[in-house]
Amino acid sequence: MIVPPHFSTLRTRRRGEQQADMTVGLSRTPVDLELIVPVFNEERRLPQTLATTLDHLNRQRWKSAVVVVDNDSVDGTDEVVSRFTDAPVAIHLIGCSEHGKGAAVRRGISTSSAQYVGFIDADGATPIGTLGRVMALLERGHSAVIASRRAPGAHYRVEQPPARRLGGWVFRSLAGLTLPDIADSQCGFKFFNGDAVRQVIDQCRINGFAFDVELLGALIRHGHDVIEVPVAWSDVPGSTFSIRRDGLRSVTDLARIALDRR
Ligand SMILES: Nc1nc2c(ncn2[C@@H]2O[C@H](COP(=O)(O)OP(=O)(O)OP(=O)(O)O)[C@@H](O)[C@H]2O)c(=O)[nH]1
Ligand SMILES: [Mg+2]
Repeated sequence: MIVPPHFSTLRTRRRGEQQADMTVGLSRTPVDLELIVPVFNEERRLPQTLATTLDHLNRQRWKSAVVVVDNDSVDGTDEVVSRFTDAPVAIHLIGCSEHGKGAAVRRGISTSSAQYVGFIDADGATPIGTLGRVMALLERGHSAVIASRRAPGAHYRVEQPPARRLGGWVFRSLAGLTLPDIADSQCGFKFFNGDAVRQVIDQCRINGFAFDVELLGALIRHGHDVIEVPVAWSDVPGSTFSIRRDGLRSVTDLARIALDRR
């Protein structure tokens, strides 16, 4: 069998079905909810997050799938994913030719046909239990529901180091030019009505960590609402975010996003 570049062959099994070899590509069986997990060299943080997430999804009434989007990780990330292919919830591994968290999330969303789709980080900083509240709001008709460390009721279980907190303040100030009514645009736990987000995803271009601002801005411009739900958030060691490299790029991207709207 010829496997196209950037696609992986995994053994997957859905609820009540026999295990089968399956080439994972652009078309995936439609489900109620797809969770995109962008990953880059996450062999250490991904196992716990996948275990907790798949176990949680298996206990819900929605039919779900997890879609890991990897940018050519050079550690054992793909092997970690293959360990979970016998789970009762489907798991897919796809690649992405463009590098960056934003590019990976975009790839996951634009290839999804699920009724609801969203993304989480590999570090498990936001408890997966937050999904209950998020899905209830999506099912009530809201277009975008995002975890927020600044919504009333939110708190830090483990705070970020001071340098990251300062960087967060700078980021929020610049993001406010595009999203004046969003208190926290950067939590890696955002879920959408599938049709709403697919309407705007092709207009988004930012590949790095500031992509959330562009995506939320596009949704709001198209008349969709964004709801922030409070989160009990934990800083998790092993961040892939470099203040020097990604911080500078985020500032440039935020300026571009703000100017593009004019
Ligand atoms: N596919 C892909 N995923 C990435 C890339 N860079 C980061 N990620 C993933 O994006 C997610 C968020 O990255 P983190 O390292 O947790 O950074 P962060 O959440 O912005 O910052 P922290 O608060 O330090 O955790 C993780 O799942 C990363 O593996 C990339 O270039 N490609
Ligand atoms: Mg993180």
